[in-house]
Amino acid sequence: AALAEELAQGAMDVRLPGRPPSLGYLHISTQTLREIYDIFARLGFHVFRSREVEDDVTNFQMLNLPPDHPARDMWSTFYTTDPGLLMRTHTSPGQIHAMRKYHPEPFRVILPGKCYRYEQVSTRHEHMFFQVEGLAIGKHITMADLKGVLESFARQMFGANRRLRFRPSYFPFTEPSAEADMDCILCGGEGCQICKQTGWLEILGCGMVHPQVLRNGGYDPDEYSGFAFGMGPERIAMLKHGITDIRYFFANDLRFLQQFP
Ligand code: 2NM
Repeated sequence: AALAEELAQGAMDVRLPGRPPSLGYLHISTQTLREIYDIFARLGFHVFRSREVEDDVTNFQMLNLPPDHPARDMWSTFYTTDPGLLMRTHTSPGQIHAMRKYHPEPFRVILPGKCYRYEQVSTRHEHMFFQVEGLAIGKHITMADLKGVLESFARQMFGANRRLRFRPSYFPFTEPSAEADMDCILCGGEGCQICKQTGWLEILGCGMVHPQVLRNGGYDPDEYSGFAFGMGPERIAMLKHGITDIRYFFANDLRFLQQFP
């Protein structure tokens, strides 16, 4: 009788609709990374992944940054308690791993992943952030190839009429080195808030791989050349979506994340 009573009380109307499961979706960083992978896949680039904990030799020395070289100041580093082991400050050590894996073949890869820097956190800097670097090695690769690939990337990512300009710059592992600016997506070059009245937005760094770095990867620089570039996908997403603070990306605040379903 108790059972019958209980069943009658809790009677369920099976015709009612179920509770819909709430669907998840990808984090805005992941969405941006996948857009970047798709664009470079169409240009013939594989994705190459490598470790986040690196040794000093691969993160710095193989990239023309010997101990005590002043250019090391460009990367504030998280060291581990294990001498010579650190959190990679860029994905560039992955380029050394890639060259050593592929040599003597020509190849094209992009290297996405997390990097770590011991810096004052601000609207534009975080301790952990993503990088996507690219590397193309072959027998007749020139700066024209670099410019063509990056212009194609900018147009697929930001719109068919985008223009790029290349400014001379410095990285220890490329020679020559450049920064690529894109005409401002908000004002188209007139000058506005987001381009600080310049009409241009810096989107990435790039250059021709330094002969010594090619040698460190197993390639003979008299026979082979290559280009490399590096970008911050959070910065790309910030420009594309008008996001004003990089800290939103990793704060796990749903009010931010739900704006990018
Ligand atoms: C950048 C800018 C320019 C780069 C070059 C290399 C290597 F290993 F191939 F020499 N790795 N990464 C590179 C060049 C990265 O990031 C802003």
